[in-house]
Amino acid sequence: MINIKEDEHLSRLNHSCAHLLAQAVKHLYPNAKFWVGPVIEDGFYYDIDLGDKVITEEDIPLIEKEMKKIAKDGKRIIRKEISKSEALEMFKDDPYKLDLIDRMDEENTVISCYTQGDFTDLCRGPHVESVKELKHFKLTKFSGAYFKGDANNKMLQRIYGVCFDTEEDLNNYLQELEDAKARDHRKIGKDLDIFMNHDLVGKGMPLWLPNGAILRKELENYIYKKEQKLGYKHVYTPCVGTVDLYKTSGHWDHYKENMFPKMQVDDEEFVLRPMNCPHHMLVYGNTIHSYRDLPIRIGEFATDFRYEASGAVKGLERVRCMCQNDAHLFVRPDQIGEEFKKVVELILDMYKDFNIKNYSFRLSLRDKNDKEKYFDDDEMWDEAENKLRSVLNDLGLKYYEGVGEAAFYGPKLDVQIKPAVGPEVTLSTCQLDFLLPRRFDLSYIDSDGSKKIPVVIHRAIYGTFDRFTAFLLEETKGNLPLWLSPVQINIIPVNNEYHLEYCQNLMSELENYRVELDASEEKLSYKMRESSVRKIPVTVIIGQKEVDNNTISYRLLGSSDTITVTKAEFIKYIEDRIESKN
Ligand code: TSB
Ligand code: ZN
Repeated sequence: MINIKEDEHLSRLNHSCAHLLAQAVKHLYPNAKFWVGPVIEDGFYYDIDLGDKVITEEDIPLIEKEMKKIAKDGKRIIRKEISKSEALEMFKDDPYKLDLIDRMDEENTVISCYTQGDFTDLCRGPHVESVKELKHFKLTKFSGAYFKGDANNKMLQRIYGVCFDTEEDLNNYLQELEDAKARDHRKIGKDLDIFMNHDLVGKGMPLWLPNGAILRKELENYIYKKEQKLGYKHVYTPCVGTVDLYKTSGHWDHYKENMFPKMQVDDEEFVLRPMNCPHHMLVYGNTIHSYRDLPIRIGEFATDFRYEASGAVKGLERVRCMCQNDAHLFVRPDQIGEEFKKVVELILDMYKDFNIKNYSFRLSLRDKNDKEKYFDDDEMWDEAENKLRSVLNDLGLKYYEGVGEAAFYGPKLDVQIKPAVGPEVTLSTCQLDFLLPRRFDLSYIDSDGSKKIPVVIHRAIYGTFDRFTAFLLEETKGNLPLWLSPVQINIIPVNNEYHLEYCQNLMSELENYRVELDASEEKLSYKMRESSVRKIPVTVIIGQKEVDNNTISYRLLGSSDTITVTKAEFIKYIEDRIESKN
């Protein structure tokens, strides 16, 4: 979907449309006062103080109508530059604009304002030439929004909209928006009973429901088996650590704003952990290692807590309590390339099994000027970044570079994906770290008997189970493959009186699968529809013919063909599909 903010022309058009919205609102509600009206990724909005008035569904068409009227009138949009004192005079009755003007630092800064007909707004611009150009727009939604985003301030009315050059572009965009909404994992997650939230638990703290738990367990089993084969050793460690642990690792200095505040228990200070690396460093340090033992791969399905801004938390995609499929690989410097390659292969292998195709690789580098976020050691950073770049080039991976995207301890290879709604996020990650093993004073005994410091590769194949599930629900639109479906087979008797017993027996014969039996008194057509709404991949329908012949008739999700087979054939079919992950 196009990012309107990043398109110069559309950005100007939408910004002008925000003014048009404000002008129309002013006509309809003369006491309206305006805060800010920026362009955003999907159009524009304006934050408006309407006194006690709360915008409702009915108001929107009236505002649109007024906007059309003004646009048709076709007034030119005129820019005028004024001094700060002129601006203060001009907007003296408008506390919101005065707030903005006050923030303009210099007394003699040039301030611009734009006038269209009877409406003038303080604005940097640029704008289109005339309101005539604003023909194809739509107000898309509205909500309350606190002044300056602070819950202690007054609640303003925020109205969103979007504007294009042609009706066709507008309609296409609105259609895409609809499709994205239908694909949004928050909707699908609710429809399929995957997860819920509750205020009493807190923002960004989803609760996984039984269906979600089944899916997550399958994800765990899948990656656990792969990791066992690759020589990973799994551990369990606590999801808190002392403040001293994070002072040692450097998180306290470089990652504190992403962490929950500390808590005092007796004479210890704890924090909820945001990452698992420090614990795994201690596990490595628990024994003496020879160069022959390396690589040592310590894995964990580990729960972490991060402070994410309340406006940023989103379904399962961005949460405050998450579970990583994490591992830290302790390697000798000569093993970096080989071990990194194995991780990339594991990521690609997993993507193949999940049929994941829409992603890109990002080489995430430090921002050399940001001494606060990044551990300050240019020599170490240059070595790590150059090494990682050469590993990626050797692998022949296509990637782009993201400056300022590295972890505080080292550069990363991130896999970037685009959710249905909102900006791209990182799914899998593989990171190179020369720092933490030093901070924890880790070592191995080299072939010549000397003590050496290992290098650490941090990696999460799914990223987190949370974000991966969000992605999976959106990619599949909720049509999960058979092996992941919480309910795999739904059995429906045509008539409970005559066919239920056969169905009950069948259910026990299919005990290796996740099967439900719909013995409700609803009509057959209703039950079939339910099965499809719940996106159950295989629906078995048992009538007199099936009972007489000891067979099974089934339908696949999205198809209206009925297939009749023997029980053995059916089981073979199910087995094959689970096995092939199809
Ligand atoms: C890979 N120490 C490393 C680890 O060893 C680490 O924590 N890396 S991370 O910060 O990049 O996080 C790992 C993955 O967690 C990310 O790639 C991303 O997929 C996922 N993730 C990060 N923040 C969130 C969040 N708020 N909600 C859900 N998933 C998240
Ligand atoms: Zn880590």
